[in-house]
Formats: sequence, structure tokens, C-alpha cells
Amino acid sequence: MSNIVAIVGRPNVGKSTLFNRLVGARKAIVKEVSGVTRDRHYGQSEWNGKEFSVIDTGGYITGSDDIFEAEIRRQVEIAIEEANVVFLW
Ligand SMILES: Nc1nc2c(ncn2[C@@H]2O[C@H](COP(=O)(O)OP(=O)(O)O)[C@@H](O)[C@H]2O)c(=O)[nH]1
Ligand SMILES: [Mg+2]
Repeated sequence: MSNIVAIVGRPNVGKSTLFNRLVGARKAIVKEVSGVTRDRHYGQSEWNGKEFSVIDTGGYITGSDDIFEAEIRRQVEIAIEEANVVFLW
């Protein structure tokens, strides 16, 4: 089974920055405003000789009835299901 790490957390805390650092590319959009990452982004990383997949997600917001935030939350839940490790940021 492959190693999959999902980066999950509140909006605007640096999740996409960490994702880009891990995959070694500027693949995910890093923004000073929250709510920019909406879908799931996949990348490959290797750290200390271990290879793993990384998933960047949008911010996890609960208790909101905003339709976009509900969809982002659904994407986060899919990422959590797929991952063996959830990095809560
Ligand atoms: N000071 C500081 N700012 C950071 C750090 N990591 C990310 N940022 C900034 O925080 C903002 C949000 O980053 P982003 O990666 O888009 O957060 P995300 O919404 O959790 O994906 C951007 O303006 C980043 O440049 C950090 O370690 N220190
Ligand atoms: Mg992001």
C-alpha cells in the first residue's frame, strides 16, 4: 500500500506552502486570502528516503452553510479517507 499524507487544517495557515515545499514545486496556489484552495491537489514527495503522496486540501470549516465551504469540506473528507496519515495543521 502506498503512503499518503493529507494536509488538513483551517484556512490560511500555510497548508499549500507546506505542500509546495514537500513536492518541491509551486504547484498549489499560495495566497494571503483564505479560501483559495478548493479541490484536492496531489503530489509526490520524498523525505529522508521515504516516498509518499501528499494531498493539499482547502481549509476545514465547520458550522458554515456556505455552499462552497460545504463542497471544500467534502473534498477534505475524501482526502482524509484516502490518507494513511492526516497532518492536522
Ligand atoms: N509568516 C509566515 N507566513 C506563511 C508561512 N507559511 C505560509 N505563509 C503565508 O500565509 C499565507 C497563506 O498560505 P497558504 O499556503 O496559501 O495557506 P493555506 O490556505 O493553508 O493553503 C500566504 O500569504 C503565505 O505566504 C510561514 O511559515 N510563516
Ligand atoms: Mg491552500
